[in-house]
Amino acid sequence: MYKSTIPTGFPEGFLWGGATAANQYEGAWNEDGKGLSTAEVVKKAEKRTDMNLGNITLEDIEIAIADKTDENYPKRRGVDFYHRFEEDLALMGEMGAKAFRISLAWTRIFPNGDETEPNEAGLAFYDKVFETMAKYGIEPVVTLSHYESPIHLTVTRNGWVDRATIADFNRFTETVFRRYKGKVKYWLTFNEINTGSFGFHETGAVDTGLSYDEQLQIRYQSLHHQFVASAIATKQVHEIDPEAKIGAMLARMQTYPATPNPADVQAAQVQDELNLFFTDVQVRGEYPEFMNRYFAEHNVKIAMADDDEAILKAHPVDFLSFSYYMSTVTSAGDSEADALGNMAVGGRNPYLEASDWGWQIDPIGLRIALNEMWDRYRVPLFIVENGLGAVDEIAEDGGIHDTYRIDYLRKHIEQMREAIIDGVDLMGYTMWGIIDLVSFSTSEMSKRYGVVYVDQDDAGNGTLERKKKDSFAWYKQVIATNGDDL
Ligand code: BGP
Repeated sequence: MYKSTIPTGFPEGFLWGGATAANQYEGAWNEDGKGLSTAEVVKKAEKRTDMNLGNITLEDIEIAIADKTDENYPKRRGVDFYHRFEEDLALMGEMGAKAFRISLAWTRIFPNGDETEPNEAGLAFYDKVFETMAKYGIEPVVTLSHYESPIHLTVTRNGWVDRATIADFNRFTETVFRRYKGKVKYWLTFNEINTGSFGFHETGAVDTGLSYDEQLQIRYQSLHHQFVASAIATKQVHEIDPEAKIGAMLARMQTYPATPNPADVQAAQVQDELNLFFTDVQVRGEYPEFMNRYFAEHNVKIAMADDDEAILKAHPVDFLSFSYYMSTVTSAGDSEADALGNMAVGGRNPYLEASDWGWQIDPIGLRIALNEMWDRYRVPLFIVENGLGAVDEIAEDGGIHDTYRIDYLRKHIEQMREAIIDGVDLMGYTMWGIIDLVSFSTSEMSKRYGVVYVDQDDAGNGTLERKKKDSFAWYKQVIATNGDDL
């Protein structure tokens, strides 16, 4: 619709804040009845730039279950939010955060995943967290499943590849929607659901030792079950709490062709489609045609129950959230498995600098991503992860002068503002790991994202004391001025 005025900046009520995930943040992996999760059996990466998303065998899992320590499994310790949530939320309050994204550990509430009754201690923990957020006027943004599911479900039925997991998950979602009704307004279903096409860390389904096509069969079947579970969760929350809104969550990989050669442009388009397939299903409520060809070429056959397609169509999400860290480059010569499996690196872009972990920093890519997704879906967008993983040093004066982080965030926020002026409907921005936490892909502590430093090293030594970095005051000012003062 034509309007003679355009926005000049961020809208009123914009949800500024930070994001975390239970498996990297809470610790207390075996307290108060909590069960073991898939994230807590994945060992730390051997090399700094390796991504260990859980290329894991059942034997590795058995060894991990028998191991009652956190030495090889840093996500078991996180940074102790479980015992320090009051202090952390007070810091968020001091910063003026409008929103704080956490995830629920399914294993705190249903330790094995298949119980019929929830663990009250797990539910009570999140009650306290939400009450504390309310005290500071912080809106919770809650991910239902952030890279973890009960390991019991992997051992007994290979996780999400088994349709039975849908019912177990939706018993968990119904329980939490009822319990936290009126306290949580924004829900997200599966974190970075598209990364389920890389396997275990997202689907909880082991597929080591299989051919690539056989792996794809397991992964996309698991993802189909997640789509259905997500649609059922959407139906549940709309019925239980009509005030609540629920969103999909995509790891947006902006993909450029390596050259203007149409063959490269077409290869980049395919990468883009494989990425947006997930939100096509969750926002438009149906499988797009291009996936039929992809599945046929890889011998993937999705088993669907009779009413699955009707459920997907009837319950699309209310908004689309996504993470954005980098862009990648693809050319016609790249093998598909390389392009997909190597998500953090892809081809090099000579116009961009990269982080110490090879993630190519591309603020303008965020503006492009926002415009493309708004154009395709016409639902509100929400950036729920963005940030720079970097090694921070404590200076002689005792401060942490992370000008590189301020620079990264500023440039991305500037592009968000451009996209809003372009006409994009953007609800909020929760930067990743606002309080330092354990890296997902490497399990390192030294890959830090926060504006608050946590005293813990890669081996788990440290006081866990929280300390503000220079970026804390800067971000506080950004929020106070609703993005005017960058
Ligand atoms: C996203 C995940 C987060 C996260 C972040 C940074 O993919 O949703 O859980 O940690 O990326 O990644 P990393 O911790 O591997 O640097």
